[in-house]
Parts: sequence; C-alpha cells; structure tokens
Amino acid sequence: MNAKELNIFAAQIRRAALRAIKKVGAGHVGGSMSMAELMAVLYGDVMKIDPANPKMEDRDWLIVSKGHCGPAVYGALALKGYFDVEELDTVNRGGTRLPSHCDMKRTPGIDMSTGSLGQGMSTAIGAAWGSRYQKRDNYIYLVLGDGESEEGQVWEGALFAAQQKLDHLIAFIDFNKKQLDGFLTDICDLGDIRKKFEDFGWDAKEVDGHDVEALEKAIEDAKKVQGRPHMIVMNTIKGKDCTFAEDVLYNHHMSFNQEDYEAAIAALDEKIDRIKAGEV
Ligand SMILES: Cc1ncc(C[n+]2csc(CCOP(=O)(O)OP(=O)(O)O)c2C)c(N)n1
Repeated sequence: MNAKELNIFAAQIRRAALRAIKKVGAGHVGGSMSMAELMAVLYGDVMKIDPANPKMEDRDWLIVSKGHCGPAVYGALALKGYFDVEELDTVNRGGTRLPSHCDMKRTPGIDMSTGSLGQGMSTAIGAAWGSRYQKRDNYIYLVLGDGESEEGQVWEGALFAAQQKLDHLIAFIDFNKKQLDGFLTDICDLGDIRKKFEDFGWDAKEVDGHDVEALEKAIEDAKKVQGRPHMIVMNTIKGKDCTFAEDVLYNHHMSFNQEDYEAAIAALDEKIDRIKAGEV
C-alpha cells in the first residue's frame, strides 16, 4: 500500500473499531484511536501474514500488550479478511470470538492473549527467542502502552532482550501521554523513554505515530540494525480523529450515544474523502 492507501486504511480501522465498541455501548476508545496508523502500516504493508492461514508457520507475530485496545486490532483483522466485518458487532458480548481484550484462543489472527499490562513484553521476548531457536525467518512486533511502561516487568524484559540480542523483536510504545486516569507526568513520569531504552541496550527511535511514512521508515531502519532489540516510540494523540474523544481529558474508556457515533463516523468519512482528493 502507498501512503495514501495506508492513511485511508487507518481511518477505516478507526471506523471499524468504533463500530465494534458501539454495539456494547462502551470501551477503550482513546488508546484504540491512537494506534490506528500503526495497525494500518503493520497489517497493510509490513507483516508477513496470510489471513486465510492465520497460523502460517513462518508468519510475523503481533503482540498487542495493551490488550484493552482489542477493537483497533479487530478492525484491522476484519478489514484484512480474517473474519467478516459484521462480526465486529459481537465484540465483548456473550459467546463472542472478539473479547474486548485480545485472546489467542478465540480470535483468528491474534497471536497472544494480553490485557494484564506488562506481560506482553515477556511473551514477545519468549516468541522472539523461540523463533531464533527454531530458525524461523520472522519478526515479532510488540505494542506497549506508555502507561503500561510504568510496569516493572517491562524494564526487566528490556534488560533481558538486550542481553539476548533479540534483533527480530521490534517494539512500539504508543506514547499518547495518558494512562487510565490521567497524564503520565502526574502519575509516574517516564521522562525520555527513547533514551531510557537506548540506555538499556536497545536500538531506539522516536517518530510521529500518526505519520505512516515515518513509521514505515523506522521499521525499515530497525531491520538494518543487528544485535539489538528495537524500540520505536510513537508520539500519538489519545483519541486521535474521534470527534467525541480527541479533546476529552478522560478518554481512556468511554461510553457514547448514537449521535456521537454518527458524528464521528461522518468526520472519518470526510477525512477519507479528503485523503482521496489529496487534501491531507
Ligand atoms: C497489570 C495491570 N494493571 C492495571 C490494569 C488496568 N488498566 C487497564 S488499561 C490501564 C491504563 C493503560 O494505559 P496505557 O498503557 O497508556 O494505555 P493506552 O493509553 O494506550 O490505552 C490500566 C491501568 C491492567 N490491565 N493490568
């Protein structure tokens, strides 16, 4: 996909995620919106995957450690054809294959169950280590939240991944500056996260997480660096491009009504038209 197509895909992922959340009436809007461009780049271009064969032996893995943002992942999976878009309407309802938090035993295309923050770092390290041991030609992609990165487990993993030189582990932090109930700087400030990972022995960069070309380049550059795990800190906006969420302070988990939903979808449709017209 080219940049224009990826930007359209990102807007479609936001649309699909909102649809998924809407049916149950409430959900993790903020953090789902902030990672839409990353989902577009990974699923639209970067990852070696086969939606018809989700367990393909040498596939790339994606571990979304901030597992509460399942709706954004499900939006991408549905649009890629892992399951019907209509199934998004079942998110978090009885008997669904799409629980709000990612579950590898239920959802085609989900590589790891997540939701207990911090654990995805450990499971991604296990996957990357296992892949190397089994001589698989693949990458393990990992998405961490910034609030999640206040967990000690993340930093223990960071030490271990560097020690083991896991250069097929490419991690992202969705640095949207907010966690569940406020700003990181008010709760537990991470300071210069990029530098911290560098000091822990990682190849680390910082990009605009809503710039698909910058994300693609950062991933390409990461693959050229051998002997170190990779961290791409994505500067993002919590609730990005969602009319009823972007400017709201507490936009981590939200309920919204039909009117809010329709306005948000209309704004996303308008954005898609403007991208198509080359205006953004
Ligand atoms: C171990 C653990 N502690 C607490 C929670 C509750 N919790 C769910 S989401 C969240 C905030 C996460 O913030 P962040 O990682 O920044 O996610 P994002 O802003 O990207 O949604 C918390 C504290 C949890 N899921 N797991």
